[in-house]
Amino acid sequence: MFSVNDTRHMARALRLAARGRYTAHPNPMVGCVIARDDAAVGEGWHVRTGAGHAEVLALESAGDAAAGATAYVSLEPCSHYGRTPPCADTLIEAGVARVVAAMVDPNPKVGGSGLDKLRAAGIEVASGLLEAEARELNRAFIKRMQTGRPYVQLKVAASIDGGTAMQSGESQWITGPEARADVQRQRAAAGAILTGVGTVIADDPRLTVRGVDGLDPDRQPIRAVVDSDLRTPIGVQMLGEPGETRIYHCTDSGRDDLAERGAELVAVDDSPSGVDLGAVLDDLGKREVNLVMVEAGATLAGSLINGAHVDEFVIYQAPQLLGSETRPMFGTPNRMRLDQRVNLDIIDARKLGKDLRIIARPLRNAMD
Ligand code: AOF
Ligand code: ZN
Repeated sequence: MFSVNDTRHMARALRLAARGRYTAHPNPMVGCVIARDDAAVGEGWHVRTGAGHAEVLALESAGDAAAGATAYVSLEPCSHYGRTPPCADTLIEAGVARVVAAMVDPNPKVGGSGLDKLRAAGIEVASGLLEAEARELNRAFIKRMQTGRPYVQLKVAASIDGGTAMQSGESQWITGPEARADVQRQRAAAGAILTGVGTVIADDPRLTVRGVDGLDPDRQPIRAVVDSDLRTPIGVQMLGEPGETRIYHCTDSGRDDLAERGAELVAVDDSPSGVDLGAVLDDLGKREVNLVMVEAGATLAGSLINGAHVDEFVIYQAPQLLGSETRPMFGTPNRMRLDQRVNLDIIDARKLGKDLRIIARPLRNAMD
């Protein structure tokens, strides 16, 4: 059904889509190539929410050459009036002969109706080319569309023997500059950074993206703090940074001082171990966060693992031995039996400077 040229043009559309990694969210990353046989005559990608969709930009760059051509799109063209008019209509008006999509749009507002509209206009339509790659690229958007919750990426920096900090809490810095720069890039792709009040008190982190080229310093991920009893100190640096801070708590006593410094206090249900983390993720989903990066201590990280909330681990390991008197990566208070272990699938492992970065995902069940 698909030719070598089809695959080549779609691969290009996917690479273009990925250029929106830091800016497109909460929208998906989408790329589009307009081509005739082996020659591309136009291309575009979705840069940011509110700006033009990939197809519109690609059609603009193709001009008259779009008539009778094929449009390759990494996501089904939209059929709804959102912040911009439907791309399906624009493709029809431009007179393209064929549309190839990598995948159907998981947004229930679209969900196949874009392809239907094109078909009804007499355009040849195909879907599913490089679909696995397209799903991988937009896995966070897909999860939010399907579950209402963001994709949860849990970051941890540790020594080879698994220590994240000395017992004193001292941890700056275990990993080297290349790994820390990578953390900044990972943060830049996220709609929110989630942490716990313990980390806020101990490290006073700013939780902002710094040093990634070409990004607007005022557009920062939401800082989400799990703080059941509202213990966040009023003077922390995070509250002076651009962007939104949301503090999740389950106490009746107020903290007007935090609200006055611009923090949004969000009351959520409690659970036996404090704030209900599912409710926190629901709230971030409502705020249109596709990807949340967790940068927390062992307790919150362990609770997220125990609640099966983690979709992906990003583990930086430094070539050091810190000994056994260190803080662990993840707090799992109850001793696990071997048959309760969490099995992971290693997606990628690479060296960053002197350190190692492992990306792994939990295998949810025996069928995995
Ligand atoms: C496309 N091409 O480049 C993108 C699409 O609010 P709007 O108008 O920007 O619409 C956002 C929705 O449109 C988004 O949730 C997703 O379903 C789709 N994104 N569709 O045809 C694009 N970015
Ligand atoms: Zn569109």
